[in-house]
Amino acid sequence: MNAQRHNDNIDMVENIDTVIVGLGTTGLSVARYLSNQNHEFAVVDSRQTPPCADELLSLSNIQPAHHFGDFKTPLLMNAKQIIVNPGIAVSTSEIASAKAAGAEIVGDIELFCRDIKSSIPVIAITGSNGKTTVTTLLDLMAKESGVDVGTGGNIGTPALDLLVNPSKELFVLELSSYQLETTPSLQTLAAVILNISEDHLDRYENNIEQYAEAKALIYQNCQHVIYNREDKYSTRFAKQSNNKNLMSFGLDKPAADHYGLQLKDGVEWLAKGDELLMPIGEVKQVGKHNIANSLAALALGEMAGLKMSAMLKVLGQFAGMEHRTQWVSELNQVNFYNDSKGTNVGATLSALSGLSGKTVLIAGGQGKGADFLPLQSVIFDKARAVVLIGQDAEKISSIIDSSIPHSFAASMPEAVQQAYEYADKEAGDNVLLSPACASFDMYENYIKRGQVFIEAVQDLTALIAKKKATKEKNHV
Ligand code: UMA
Repeated sequence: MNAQRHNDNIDMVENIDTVIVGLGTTGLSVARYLSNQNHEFAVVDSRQTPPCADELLSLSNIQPAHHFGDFKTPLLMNAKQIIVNPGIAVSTSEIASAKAAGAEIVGDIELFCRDIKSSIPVIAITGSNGKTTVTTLLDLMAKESGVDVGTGGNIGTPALDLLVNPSKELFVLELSSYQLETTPSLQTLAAVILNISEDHLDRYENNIEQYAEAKALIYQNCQHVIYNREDKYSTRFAKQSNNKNLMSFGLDKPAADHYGLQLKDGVEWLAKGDELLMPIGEVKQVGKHNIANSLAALALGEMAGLKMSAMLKVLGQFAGMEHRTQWVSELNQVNFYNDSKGTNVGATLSALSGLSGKTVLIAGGQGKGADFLPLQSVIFDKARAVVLIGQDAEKISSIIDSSIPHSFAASMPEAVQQAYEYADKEAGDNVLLSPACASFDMYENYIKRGQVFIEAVQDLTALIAKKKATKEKNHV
């Protein structure tokens, strides 16, 4: 079915109480949910051809009113409830005007919370970095413990799609600041803010406080607050929540009943208070930031009643998410890591400081208005050299100390080649793609950027093997 042929069937309709704004995966899940309940609704999307238009039009039990190309202001102004996609800011003028005219503005997660009426426990996870990793760990830990878990939200599966299976015993939701802003009824068994660093400042008027306040909403109605005692925002919001059930995690020695690291006979252990749980060398994921993610997952899992042995088993087996400090390969003792998901300064800071030894960093892309200065000292301490790509390459170069070699590359293969040349083979350096920027200036998305990096590493490996073979042949 061609969506363009169906871009408007509501020219004459200006009075439908419930309007869905945005027809991506979230909007479609809301449409499915409402149509299953025989609830009348309309859908608008400012794009001419929204990604899920065909799927909407093939919903079997309903012919939904829809309008694509703009937000159809009169329809919004007459609506009683607007269910807004997380990708659309609630401050968008059409939404703000409808709110002023009396419409309730909610997101898909709000409908989810109203539906389950806190009958099934929810674990909620937010943070600038690591939330998909911790969400995935919780999902695996619950399954390993024999719990029927439904996992969704910002991670990709819209929360309402989880309600299709009524037997769930636990929900694990990754929530973005956008989703938290539109979910007043969120009630959780346990919730965490993993960390907060600059991101999405284009949506929050360049104000990190505004972004952080949105994340803080996760602690509003939860039984157990889990927080990162090494992160100032996470700690501040946990304390301000006035919740008595506080449990922290951090990479330092923990107080009783909190998670952290203990040193015994020269070996660092994951620990709860004085109880040693697992040597950190047995955690399969690389990087110190993933040790913090593991501790956060243990704290959340404990609150959900998951088995400690099952949780530790998962930590020993789970190699990490694709495009998140993902080990790619080794070439002449140089280890290549793909952290294409490092789309903000905080992510790159964690990835670079988390790897042991010296690293050649490949960074750059669309900076989203971020300040790169926080990277200066970690680059100074940990980087052998930096190779810069993309739109904001110059901006990043201005914060790099002159003692650290750095250069510019016009493409990913060129960046990989330069990075390999900078790497000290004998010292076993790393080459890390962690851009601190969005990818859209060069690629379709961060996934494509990561794939191009991996291909460039493979091509370089093949080229070096070929050169070696030719050299050996000429010697014979
Ligand atoms: N858009 C318009 N007009 C519209 C609707 C959307 O221009 O009328 C544009 C906006 O720029 C918007 C983009 O399209 O940002 C994506 O909107 P969409 O409706 O196609 O999005 P969904 O497919 O529903 O994806 C959303 C989340 N996207 C965002 O929050 C931007 C997905 O998170 C999430 O996985 C999905 O719902 C399921 O819950 C992605 C994301 O980038 C991974 N999240 C941000 C992040 O992690 O940093 C917050």
